[in-house]
Formats: sequence, structure tokens, C-alpha cells
Amino acid sequence: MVSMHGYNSNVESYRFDDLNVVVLAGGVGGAKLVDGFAQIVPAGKFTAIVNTGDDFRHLGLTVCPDLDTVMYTLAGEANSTSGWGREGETWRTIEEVERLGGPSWFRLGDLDLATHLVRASYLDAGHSLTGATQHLCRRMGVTHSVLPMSDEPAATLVETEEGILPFQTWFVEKSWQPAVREIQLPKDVRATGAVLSALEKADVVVIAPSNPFVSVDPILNVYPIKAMVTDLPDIVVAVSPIVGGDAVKGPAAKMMREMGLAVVPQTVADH
Ligand code: FO1
Repeated sequence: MVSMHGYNSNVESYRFDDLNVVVLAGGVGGAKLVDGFAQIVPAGKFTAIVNTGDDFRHLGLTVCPDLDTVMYTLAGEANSTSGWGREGETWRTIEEVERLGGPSWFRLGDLDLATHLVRASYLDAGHSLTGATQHLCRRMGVTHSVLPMSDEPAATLVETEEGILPFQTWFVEKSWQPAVREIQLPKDVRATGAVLSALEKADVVVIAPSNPFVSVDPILNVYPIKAMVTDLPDIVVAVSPIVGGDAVKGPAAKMMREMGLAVVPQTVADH
């Protein structure tokens, strides 16, 4: 662990409580690093900026998987097996949705559905995604700041051998099996004011061990986050999601092979 005062391998002696830490996170791996930091950085000194490129409209609701995974993980209510959704979940509603001929490929549990319903009601009432997220976090007892990277739609599209697919169609409905050619990120997505002020104050920006292509790139694609991360903080640290020649979880290694990239941490650093 690099300290502000030279190299120091013993993280316990590292004083995080006087540094403003910002973590760029998406997915399950990102949520785990956020959870680790939340245990050593006080709430007022920590911000998670979370990917919303995986968000989609489904069953008339706005589903925000990465925001929810970070929120549930910080609340200690994330499903410990899958990493996403809630611990102790039941599936009565989605099973009835299936009986009624609705889409059931994206597994929305009964407790998880409450999050999407309350979010939808906040958005319908004119609140921003940032406001809805802050409300949900407060109600779940999460004190560390969880911010969507933008309040604007920012859907990631995946160009595969089967054509251009919406992210969740590729990731969940097709279990990320179609070979990936390229990730298509939206143009002209802007960061929120809360994101800008968190980055302006950041002493350390940590890029979580999330998928570089579909979790981290969408965040850096939001204007002007990449420029701020490049120019502002004293320290930027990226944690590799590739360990021992493979991804800890998810499609990162498979995507790297399909895109002709070596499955090593150096590829992540170069990217
Ligand atoms: N991932 C799956 O592989 N299958 C699912 O049925 C599924 C449902 C789901 C519901 C809510 C939620 O917040 C996440 C869910 N995920 C599911 C994970 C999600 O697709 C991924 O966590 C992110 O989009 C990428 O990290």
C-alpha cells in the first residue's frame, strides 16, 4: 500500500481518516472494494462513484444493478452467494410474472423489487437518480456516499458476434456468451454536480477491480470524469480484476481473449 509518506506495507498503520477517498466502482467486485474502504474511511471522507451503464427499463421499472449492489453491500444486505440482489430473497412475484407471460429472465426478487418500485416513484415525482439513490441509502442505513456517475441515461451497448445487444441482454439473458467485438458507450453523458465536487476534493481516487470495459470505461466516459481523474488527485490507484491469468468474477478475461488482449494485470493498467 503506497502511503503519502513513502512505501508502507502495513495497511493498518495507514491513516485514511484524513484523506478524501473516491472509488470508481461497478458490479460485484467494485462493491466489495467499496465495502472494504467503508470500514476504514469515515463516511464524510468517502464517495463511491458508481456505473449506471448497466441500468435499464424493465417491467416498467428503472433497474440500477450496480447502484443497488453497492448500496446492498454497504448495508450488509447483499446476497452473499451471487453478490447481487438481497440476502434472504423470495421470488413469488417474478414467478407470477412468468405465469402471466412477462419477462422472467432477469431475476428480480421480492425485496429487490421494493427498491425498484420506490426508485421509480421518486423518479416519477421528478427527483434525480442521485436524489432517489440518496433516499434509498439513507433508508437502508448506508452513511457512506453512493453516487450515480450521471443523472442522465447512459446505456452501454455490447457489439457481439450476434449483433449489438443491450447490456443486460448480453450479460444476463445470454450469460455473456456471445463473443464481444466492441463496447459502445453513449456520447454526451455528463457527470452530476455531486460527482464533480467529490472528485475536486479527492486526495485519492481508486479504480475498483471492476470490469475495465463495461464497468470502469462507462464511468470514465462521463464528461469530464476522465480528465478530472487524470489531472486532479495526488494518487490514482487501479486494483486489477485479473488475478492469476483469469478474472476473479465475470466476463473480463473472456472479453480480453475475444478482443485479442493478454489476460494479465498489465493489460488493465495499459487500458
Ligand atoms: N445477474 C444475473 O446473472 N442474473 C440475474 O438474473 C440477475 C438479476 C439481477 C437483479 C438485480 C440486480 O441488481 C442485479 C442482477 N444481476 C443478475 C446482476 C447484474 O446483471 C450485474 O450485477 C450488473 O449488471 C453487472 O455487474
